[in-house]
Amino acid sequence: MDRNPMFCYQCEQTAGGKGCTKMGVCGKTPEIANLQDLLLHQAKGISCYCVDLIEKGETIEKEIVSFVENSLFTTLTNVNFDAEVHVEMLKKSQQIKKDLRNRVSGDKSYPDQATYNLSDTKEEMLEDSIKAGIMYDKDLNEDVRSLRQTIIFGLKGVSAYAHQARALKYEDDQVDNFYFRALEAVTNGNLSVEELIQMTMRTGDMSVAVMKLLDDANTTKYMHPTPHKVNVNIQKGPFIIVSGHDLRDLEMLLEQTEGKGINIYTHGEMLPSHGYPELNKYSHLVGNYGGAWQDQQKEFDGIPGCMLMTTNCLMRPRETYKDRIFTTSVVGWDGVEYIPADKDGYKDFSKIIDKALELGGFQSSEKPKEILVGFGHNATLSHASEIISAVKSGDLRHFFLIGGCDGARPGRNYYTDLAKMVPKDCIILTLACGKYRFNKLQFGEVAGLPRLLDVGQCNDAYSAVRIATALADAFDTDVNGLPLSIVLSWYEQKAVADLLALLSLGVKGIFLGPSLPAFISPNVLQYLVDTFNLRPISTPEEDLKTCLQQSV
Ligand code: SF4
Ligand code: SF3
Repeated sequence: MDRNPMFCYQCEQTAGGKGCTKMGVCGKTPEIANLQDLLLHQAKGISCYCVDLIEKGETIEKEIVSFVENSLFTTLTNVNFDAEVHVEMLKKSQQIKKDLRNRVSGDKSYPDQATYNLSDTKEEMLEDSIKAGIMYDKDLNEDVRSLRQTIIFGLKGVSAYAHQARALKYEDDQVDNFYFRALEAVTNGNLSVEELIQMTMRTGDMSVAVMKLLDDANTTKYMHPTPHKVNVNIQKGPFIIVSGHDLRDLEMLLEQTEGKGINIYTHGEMLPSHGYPELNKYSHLVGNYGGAWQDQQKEFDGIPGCMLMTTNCLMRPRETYKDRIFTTSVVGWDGVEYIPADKDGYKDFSKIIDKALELGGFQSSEKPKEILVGFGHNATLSHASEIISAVKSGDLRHFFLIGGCDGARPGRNYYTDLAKMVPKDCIILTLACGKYRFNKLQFGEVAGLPRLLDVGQCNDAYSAVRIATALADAFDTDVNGLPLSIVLSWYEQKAVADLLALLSLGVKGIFLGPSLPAFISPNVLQYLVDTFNLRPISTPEEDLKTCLQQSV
């Protein structure tokens, strides 16, 4: 075929910092990448029809919302690598489009994303996908392309959070309708750069809304997290390791493994679940296994137990554990066992349970080593008066929020070095999987509080915002007036949603690294620098100095 076999630049590890064109650094093949382009093309087409219907006062069925949400989430980095799943979703998208076409009036002209009809075979779909590629329109203004892609990537992050909330039966109509509005907007050639910037900020608003929704869902269902010690070493016996973000999946597995002699370990972004009273009440939730996502191939290699991947980040499973890793929800890998949900969302985990028992588990226990989690907004703000007086007395100088994704590329030692360099009279708040760079180090205490406070998963950026706004109120200032520095690490698109959320709240001076997104054009970057004082990270020493210049 006379074209680049694929083009994807949605994550931080994209080839050469520009784009994956032959094969994804993540393991995504050109076939999957192109099917994903076409799936998004279809989601945009569906959205064009939905926006019209919404404007006519019609309500879009949640089944369609879920389909578009799943399409966005499926195409997020490290989620789904199964071609058949994509083909099935494409077929469903065509059915949805057909039904919607019958509901809109026939006299309006729609963009190609809407009028395109899916071909019958996978080979033809792959041919068609050329025109769905990000770089297909060579003449497109680079700032327009950059903003369109920023919106789509932010939307992917939003879809992951909304999907998680929906599993707990929480939904927000405003967010649901926004999928359609935003996806329609990125097909609309008449929108100016300014209008696209507005839509980008609106994506940030929706990211705040969906993180709040998920916080409500998690804290209502599992109660507010409280400080809880977690063993990070292994224990004797059969086990299942649960990775990803979805607390409902973990809960169902805990229920089904109770009394069966199986130890459950959290992995990656599942670590904060130990803080939730309704999850840590299960005594067989014994600890946390391993480091961040990029260590999984080495850490899962040949271990005598099972792994369950509930969201992102899945890497190519090695043959040494391909028979014992399971996926669920939108996650998939060709040839890896998938656990489906029934129509009520219930999942039968007996296959993974039987396999874990058959494998026998670890032969002996290691000496326990504990770390502390559970500092969501409720727990942290229960210490608000101590924090405020410590700041006033000068015992507590500055807060650092060092959070975001971890990743495999070099340059991420910056975050470890920075955390280690933070002076002893400062507190570090952390969230998402980037914390694995330093969460097993000893930070001690300041003003009677641990110096390292684990706020939670990436979606708990909302919790960090709640903490910051409450402190800002107490000091009669705004978040930008606090002695607080935010140092973000990004890898995939949830971090894009988090960043847009913070920007939409007017947070300024965020440090972003380890590198800048390839999809941000020079002009868009300049806009972000001028408007939000967004700063690429430099060296830990330099950035620390800049941070500590701020005070109340
Ligand atoms: Fe490349 Fe990242 Fe896209 Fe994978 S998700 S193909 S690594 S840019
Ligand atoms: Fe990590 Fe994937 Fe982003 Fe939820 S699990 S933060 S990288």
